[in-house]
Amino acid sequence: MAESNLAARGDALEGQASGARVIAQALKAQDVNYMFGVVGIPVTEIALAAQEAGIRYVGMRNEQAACYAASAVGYLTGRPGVCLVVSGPGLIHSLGGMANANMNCWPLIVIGGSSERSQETMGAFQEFPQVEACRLYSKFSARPSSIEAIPSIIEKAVRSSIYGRPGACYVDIPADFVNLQVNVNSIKALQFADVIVLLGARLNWILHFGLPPRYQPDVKFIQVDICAEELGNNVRPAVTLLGDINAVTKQLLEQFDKTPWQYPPESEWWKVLREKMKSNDALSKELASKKSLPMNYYTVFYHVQEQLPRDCIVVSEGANTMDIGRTVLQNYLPRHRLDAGTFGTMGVGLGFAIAAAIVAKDRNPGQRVICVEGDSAFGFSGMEVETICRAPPMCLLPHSHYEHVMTAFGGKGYFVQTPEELQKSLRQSLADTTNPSLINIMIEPQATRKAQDFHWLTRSSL
Ligand SMILES: Cc1ncc(C[n+]2csc(CCOP(=O)(O)OP(=O)(O)O)c2C)c(N)n1
Ligand SMILES: [Mg+2]
Repeated sequence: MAESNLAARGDALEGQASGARVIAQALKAQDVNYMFGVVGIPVTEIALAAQEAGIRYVGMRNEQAACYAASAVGYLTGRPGVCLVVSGPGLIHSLGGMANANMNCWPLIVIGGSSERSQETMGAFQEFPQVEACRLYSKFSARPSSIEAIPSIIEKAVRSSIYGRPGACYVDIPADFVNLQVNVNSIKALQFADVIVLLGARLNWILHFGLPPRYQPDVKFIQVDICAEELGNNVRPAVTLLGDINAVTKQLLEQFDKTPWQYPPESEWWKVLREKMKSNDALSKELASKKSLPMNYYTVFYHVQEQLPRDCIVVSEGANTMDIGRTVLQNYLPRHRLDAGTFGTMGVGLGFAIAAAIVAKDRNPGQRVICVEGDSAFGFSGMEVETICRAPPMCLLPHSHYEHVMTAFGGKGYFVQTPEELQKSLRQSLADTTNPSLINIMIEPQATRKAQDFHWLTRSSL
């Protein structure tokens, strides 16, 4: 990550020390010098502040690997490494690494961003009971009660991670401690609506909790949901209909057939919507027609959309890739779009695409699945391309050229089949102090351990 003074700027704007800076300085004061992680909302500023404080930050591709790295630093140096993760899915990915560190008795501190305290229980972006979730995997799991309490909690986490039997500790940092302000674009259709019929949709962060300024203060919600507990979340609906939306919409349509009603097409509301659609469309087209290189998202998606079969399944993840993709890449049929969804989990795309391809093959041979990934999102599960290349998808491809993964990123790759090649590649790799190397060694598929006297560890029915 490039050096930046974003965190400092945040402080100046807020007129107070940001939680990000307090965290970074508290870590540094505890002689914590390494941080691994995957940034995003709401922890990016923490990584920047850590860099400013002189902590080495390494951006990884998956939180689980980041957690393994941080715990290895703890084992190797005696001071805990930090794993920095985003709320919800990021934190959940780190649980495997936390459990591993705790079982190994390796010092580790996981710092997880979490949703804003004022949005708690409202269905905030990536909201999850993180402190509770980490309890099983850690020695200590806590959230500071205020920014001022951060240094003492970090001191306690560092101490707990090292003292007695070392292990993993979790510190939860709500987004509002970090200094984040999220700008939300207004959606005119919702903003000026008098009545909104919610068909199974939750009034969570995606729909801005159903609250002003996104909505008129006196908007009436008619909420249809199969889950009684969802009814009345964040706003009091004018009408609630508890039931399966298939059954409820059928009844609604029957009623509309009997007493046809249509929103007046010449109303001001329609006019505003039509204008907004027109200006959105014009803006997208203008961006798509840009000839500059590298291309922008709109240009790319315009060309992709042009060639997509109408019945294809679109899988998508990323930030801009997904958000802009949602507006430009069309799906015309229900259940034909899969993306990171309401929880925003990066790394789901290739797994979704594999599943979609298998289902498509069984049900609708010839149907295409297109997976549009941001480069970061791709990295979370990129190795699944190996799964994708398998047929049948049972065992790993024995002759996979994993060394190309290293050369793809500028390192050295070796494909080794004989002891001589192995010796040579090892010599070259060890002599090369500039480039990382990956030596891909072919092993006899039937090779196994020598016969064991005590075989309880290796017992298998295979
Ligand atoms: C498991 C998980 N970790 C971290 C995040 C935070 N996060 C949100 S979007 C994103 C990266 C998106 O980048 P990319 O896929 O390259 O899409 P682009 O914005 O470039 O289109 C990350 C890391 C997340 N949502 N899920
Ligand atoms: Mg990207």
